[in-house]
Amino acid sequence: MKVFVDEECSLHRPPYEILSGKIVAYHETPDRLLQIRLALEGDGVFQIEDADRSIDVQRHALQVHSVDYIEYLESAFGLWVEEGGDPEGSLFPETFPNAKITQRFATANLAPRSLAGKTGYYCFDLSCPITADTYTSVLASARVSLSAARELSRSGESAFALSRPPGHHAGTSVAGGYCFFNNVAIAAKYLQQESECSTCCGIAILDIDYHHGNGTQEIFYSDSSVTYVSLHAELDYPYFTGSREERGDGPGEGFNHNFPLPFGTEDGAYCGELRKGVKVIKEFDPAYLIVSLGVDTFESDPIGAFKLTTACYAEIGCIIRGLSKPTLFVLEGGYDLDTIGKNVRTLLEGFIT
Ligand code: Q9C
Ligand code: ZN
Repeated sequence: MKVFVDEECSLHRPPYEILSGKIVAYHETPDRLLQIRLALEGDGVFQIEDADRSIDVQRHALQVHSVDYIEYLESAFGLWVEEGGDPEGSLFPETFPNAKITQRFATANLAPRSLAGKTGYYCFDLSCPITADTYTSVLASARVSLSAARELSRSGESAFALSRPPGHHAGTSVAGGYCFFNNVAIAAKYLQQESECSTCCGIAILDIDYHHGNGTQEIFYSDSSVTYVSLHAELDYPYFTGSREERGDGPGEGFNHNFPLPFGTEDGAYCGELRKGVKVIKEFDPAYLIVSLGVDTFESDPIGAFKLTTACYAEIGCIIRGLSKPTLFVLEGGYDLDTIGKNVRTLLEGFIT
């Protein structure tokens, strides 16, 4: 299996985030990519390939994200430094447009003109600081996803996008949860465009990250050509989305499927729910499958509370293989550096063998 990479994915390196009221070291680090790459390379099972630098990433990102959001991400750090921000520092939001203070007032729902206002408007939490290198890595991460998607559309072969920052929490016009561009959504739109019949090219997105992919759900919520299936922790971050009742709206009704699971979920229960999600996808019969691949479901993950073991990842890979679809795996979460490489490798090997 080909594994796509781009060294620019490792430039974004915020020093800290704020968790439970404490300043802690940022969990979503470049070392995550390094550990996975070390586990995949060396014995010829996986072929590491550089993403194509000639891809016009912004053009493809515009199929998913609003132009004002993209322009904000591109320009925010420079504007902040012009206003006196620390060129070595990180731009954090200070307020958010909570619906309870904005919804009744037309002007309160518009993009604010000030940078501080925009920084809250285009973000929903404190886990997406913007540094000098952030936008370069955001573009690189989507480039990796697009390069791997192109491999599927050209050869029909499954591929792995080894990229960061991750994407599934990023919505049309909002960053959050370490995510800025929704790499999986950008790849899905690309695959549909590249196919002969873009309106009938069904795509299934299977999200097995520990957290609910609120961004991916939002982007495709009214779209019957993309089925979203997510397994995630019921009572954990991002807290406000991911219930079973969220089933899509308008033409997308019935094409969004959430499987919220309790804290402490173990291998057997997880695979049982995964088989239900896979059954939904089998009935949809997509042209392509995209997997939002997070291994923050592992028992020793520092921010997840499931209890999966390494053996379970082999089983997950095998269950996904049962769909027999050209499959694009895109990295999302997974924060235990000592096990992330082995767990990703075990899952991909379960899929290919
Ligand atoms: N108490 C991904 O896995 N903070 N994002 C969580 C938990 C943000 C996770 C706080 C977690 C984002 C891609
Ligand atoms: Zn996650």
